[in-house]
Amino acid sequence: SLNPMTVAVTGAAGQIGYSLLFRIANGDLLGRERPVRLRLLEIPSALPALEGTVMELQDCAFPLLRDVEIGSDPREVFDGAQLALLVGARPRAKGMERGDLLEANGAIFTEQGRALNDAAHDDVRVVVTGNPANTNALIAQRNAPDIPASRFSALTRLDHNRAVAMLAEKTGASVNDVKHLSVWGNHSATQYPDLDHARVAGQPATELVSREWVTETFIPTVAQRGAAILQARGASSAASAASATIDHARDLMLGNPRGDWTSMAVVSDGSYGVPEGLISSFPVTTSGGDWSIVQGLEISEFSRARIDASVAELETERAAVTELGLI
Ligand code: NAX
Repeated sequence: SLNPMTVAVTGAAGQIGYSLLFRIANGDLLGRERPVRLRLLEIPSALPALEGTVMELQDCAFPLLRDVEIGSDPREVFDGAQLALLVGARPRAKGMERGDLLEANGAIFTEQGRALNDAAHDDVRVVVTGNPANTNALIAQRNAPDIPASRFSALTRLDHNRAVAMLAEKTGASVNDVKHLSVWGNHSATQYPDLDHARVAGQPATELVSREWVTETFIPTVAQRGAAILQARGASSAASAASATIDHARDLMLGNPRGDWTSMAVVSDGSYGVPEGLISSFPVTTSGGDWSIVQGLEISEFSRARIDASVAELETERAAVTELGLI
């Protein structure tokens, strides 16, 4: 049988963690052949609750789950990690300014970046879900100088999946028929879900839906979906965010389905005019832990303006964390 893989998860006692850990242990991330060792990081006050989750993991008697260790020291928890899912982050408290939020998360992601640099497996892959995801990923990456920048990515897969589901519903198709949809930019309200190259059962999406629906309904609904769920549930998206984290990490490690691409925030090489070094969402293909940005797509004027607006927001965030001395 295959060697076990060591997977570290931060914020493991949180809402997303409560769904994510069981999916990983069930083999949804690495496949039904690969045993897994879980290494779970939490803040000290959340460790007792996390112990309860560990008891439940044991009680599932998952055939693939080798062992579980928990702790609050990132250097210990990340020791030998081959995949690190950084989910834990500081949520925005009432009255907190954006700068305060960046600073609070800066403290977390500088420390975790350094710990990954020193303790993780040489071949580690790092996926950031905790918000602000793109900039948290940038902070971790810049504080891990010995880990190649391409090993870091941030989650826009939930936005991608929401867009796929919405287009499928609108056109009366199955989600399996929707291909080549792209999410560009920041995982925030400025994100741009792009239908220009999307196909539904082989037909261009732009021939199936009106431009008005795209601008007035599709783009704002996808961008505001998180807020709608918070409003309805009284809590932010958790199971769907965990599922998207699984999709992202599985595609990264095992490869995305042929004949399609997916969306991930990765370090820009300057493709599509996105400034080098920013962690911005692109259409990507993946295989064996590596990604490549889909090249040669024609970008309409409409798309250009939206990509530029979201990238401008990322540049502002990068300037703010540079100013704070975090990168
Ligand atoms: P919760 O507040 O339920 O859980 C977060 C957990 O992180 C808490 O248990 C907390 O103790 C822990 N934590 C805080 N600081 C830590 C540190 N330094 N080390 C380790 N653990 C730490 O939030 P949850 O709903 O699980 O969401 C987690 C993160 O995902 C949030 O930042 C949230 O904004 C973000 N999201 C990102 C999404 C995306 O698509 N990229 C969508 C869903 C979600 O909103």
